[in-house]
Amino acid sequence: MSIKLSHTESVQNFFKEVSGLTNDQGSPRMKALVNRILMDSIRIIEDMEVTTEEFWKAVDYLNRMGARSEAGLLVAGLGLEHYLDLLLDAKDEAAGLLGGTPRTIEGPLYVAGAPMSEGEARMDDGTDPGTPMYLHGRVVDVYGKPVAGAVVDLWHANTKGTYSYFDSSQSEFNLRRRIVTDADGRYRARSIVPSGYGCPPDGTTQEVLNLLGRHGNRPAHIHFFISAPGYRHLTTQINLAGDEYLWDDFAYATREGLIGDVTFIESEAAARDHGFQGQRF
Ligand code: MBD
Ligand code: FE
Repeated sequence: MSIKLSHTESVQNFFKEVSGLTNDQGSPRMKALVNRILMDSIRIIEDMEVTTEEFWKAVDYLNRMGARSEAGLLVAGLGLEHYLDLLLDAKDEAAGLLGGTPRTIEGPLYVAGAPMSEGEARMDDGTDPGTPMYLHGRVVDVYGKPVAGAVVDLWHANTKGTYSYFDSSQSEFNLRRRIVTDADGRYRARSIVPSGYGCPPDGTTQEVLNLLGRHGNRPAHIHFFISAPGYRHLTTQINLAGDEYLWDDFAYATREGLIGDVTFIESEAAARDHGFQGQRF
């Protein structure tokens, strides 16, 4: 027979003491959040009849996850980061803010401060013998008017699916650039076609995914932050069409409207047909 201790006044009062609700120090917001987390935690322990063994396993998991800095990866894999986007979408819709490129998650692998250039950039350091990729686009407002001087901050993985800074074999800011749009709102990048990301197989996120019977793969993709004075910041991605994980993304980041076709060009004539004659950058 189980005793629903959380429903006794004494336990509830104990947790109010723990979270400091009975003193007048500290942050009221923090106290309210910690109190709620503790209340909900004891509910889970009781309702799910969590054993002490399971409890200490969870504590150990948090220690190991933190030691590997995988908290950001776990919240992506559990769909919590995607949930935040759905919440923002709902708020925008309620406020009548419609149109534009859909947002999607940032993920845990952004690094601020990438090299900045005007109009165009070469993103790869030339050491990865990948397929050259020419990426170009135009930043426009919701009415279709070009936005000059917008900062397009983009980052993506190499042909092994790994990111600079998180893969020590890559050079500083490899495959990470900030490009300022020209008078027509346009930007152009030369890079290499990325491969999809996979969670580290020996990591704590994959450990949970395995226990859920799930893989930890993302389709090949390119991340974007788009910002300009007077406009809201956009976090988005292009996910590459044809990837086997396009609609089976462990982080739920693929969305309708965020799929990019990759056109593989095999000859100089075909390159000219696509307007790629004399690309120098
Ligand atoms: C990634 O490259 C990524 O984009 C996300 C969302 C999660 C893990 C790795
Ligand atoms: Fe990514």
